[in-house]
Formats: sequence, structure tokens, C-alpha cells
Amino acid sequence: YPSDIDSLRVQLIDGSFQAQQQLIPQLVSRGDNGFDILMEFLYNRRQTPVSLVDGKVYQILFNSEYGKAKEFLQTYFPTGVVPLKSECAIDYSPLQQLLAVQDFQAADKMTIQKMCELAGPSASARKWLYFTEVESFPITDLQTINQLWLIHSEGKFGFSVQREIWLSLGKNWDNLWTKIGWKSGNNWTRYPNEFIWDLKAPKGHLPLSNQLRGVRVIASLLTHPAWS
Ligand code: UYC
Repeated sequence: YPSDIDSLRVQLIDGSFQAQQQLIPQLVSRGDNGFDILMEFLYNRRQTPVSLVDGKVYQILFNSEYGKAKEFLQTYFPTGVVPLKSECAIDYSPLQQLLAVQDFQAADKMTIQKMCELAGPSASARKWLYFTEVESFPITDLQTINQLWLIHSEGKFGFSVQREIWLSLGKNWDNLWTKIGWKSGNNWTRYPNEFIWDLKAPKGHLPLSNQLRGVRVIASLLTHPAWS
């Protein structure tokens, strides 16, 4: 039914975010014709700010068996859909690659590693952050890290998601821990096995911030000027 797939194509181009999200599985079920439309869609979004739909479409093409899709991504999106901007010449492609294959546990470790790199050699050697180091993170770099998480998780993960939840809870830490699955009753969720390393996790579950040394690091992350 070519006219039917044409109509899906038009709906995808013109649709609201919600409509687009619902169209994606329909297109996937059409096989190669559907993938061609998803490629065209992503191609036309090259110059526009990245959205959650772009992330979803990228993810589907990336994980498809369609050879043409792999070639297409190699050519037009070799480092993904999120621009990997850094003010400190940090290479965020290792993080992008882990998120593209949805290896959220390795991506979580890589996030800590990249933030330590951002803080400087002493933090990289120490392998954890001082809140004062987080305060001086460039806005650009934190936004890149956050967008990578957001775009590759259908909007579920990222510091900005944690921040919204924290604000909605009147900045109450204990309620945040419970809401994002970091604590259950009086029990801390144990690292790493009790955390949920896929999209079935509660909203805001990742990336993790160890609370062993107190809340000041996560407080600096969630109040960073990157989000205002
Ligand atoms: N861990 O419990 N965590 C570690 C979390 C706490 C602890 C790493 C998060 C409570 C120890 C990450 C939570 C606590 C280590 C996280 C959590 C605790 C460790 C690896 C829920 C005991 C060994 C990166 C809030 C009651 C580390 C890193 C060491 C590691 C994350 C214990 C990402 C979100 C208060 C003993 N935990 N952590 O930072 O220093 O080491 O030897 O938050």
C-alpha cells in the first residue's frame, strides 16, 4: 500500500512530537521502506537542534540489521545526533558509543570518568569529584553530557531530569532518592547490582552520583547554570 506509507511519511514530517513517537513503530513494521523514510527524516534534521525523536530514530537505525542504515549513519552522523561540543577539548564519543548501544552501566562509569577529566588531572587520579570542581564545569560540557543521556533514553535519564524531579519535590533529597530508585525505605540501593541498567528504570534513575561523601556534588550538578 504505497499511498499508506506516503501518508505515514507526511505524518512523520509534520507531526507533533507525540504523533511522531507513535509513527516510528509503524514505520519499523514496514521494513526497508519504513527505514528509508526514517533515514530521510533524520537526514533533513541535520541542521536543526536535536530532539528526542531524532534520538529515537537514530537508535532504531543504529540497531537495525539494514546495511544501508549503518552506511547512512556512518556518513551523516558518525558521532551521533548530539553535537559533541566541549570547551575543554574533551572527546565525548566514548560516552556516545556506549549510549548508542544502550550499555547504560558502562555509560554511567564513563560519565564519571569524563567529568573527572573535565575537572582536571587531580580529579582523574582521585576518580571522584569535589563539589567546587563541579561548580566550575563549563555549561557547554555539562549540556553535552546531559543531552547524550536524554536523547539516548527517550528523555528518561540525565541531570536535567533529576533536577526537575528534585524541584518538584521541594528540593527534598530523601524524597528524590526514593522517587528515582536510589533508596527504598531506609535502605540505600546497592551499587552496582541493585540499580536498574535499562529503560525499565524509574525516570531520573541515571546517571548515578555516589552519596558516600554527601549531597554537595549532586547539589552542584542540579543547580548548575547549565539548566537555567
Ligand atoms: N551508591 O548507594 N558506594 C559507588 C551510589 C551511597 C558506596 C559508585 C548511589 C550510600 C561504597 C557509584 C547510591 C552508601 C562504594 C555509587 C549508592 C554508599 C560506592 C562507584 C544511592 C552506603 C565504594 C563510583 C544513593 C550506605 C566506593 C564511586 C569507594 C561506590 C552510586 C556506599 C556510582 C547513587 C550512602 C562504599 N556508589 N554510597 O563513586 O569509595 O566510587 O570505595 O550513596
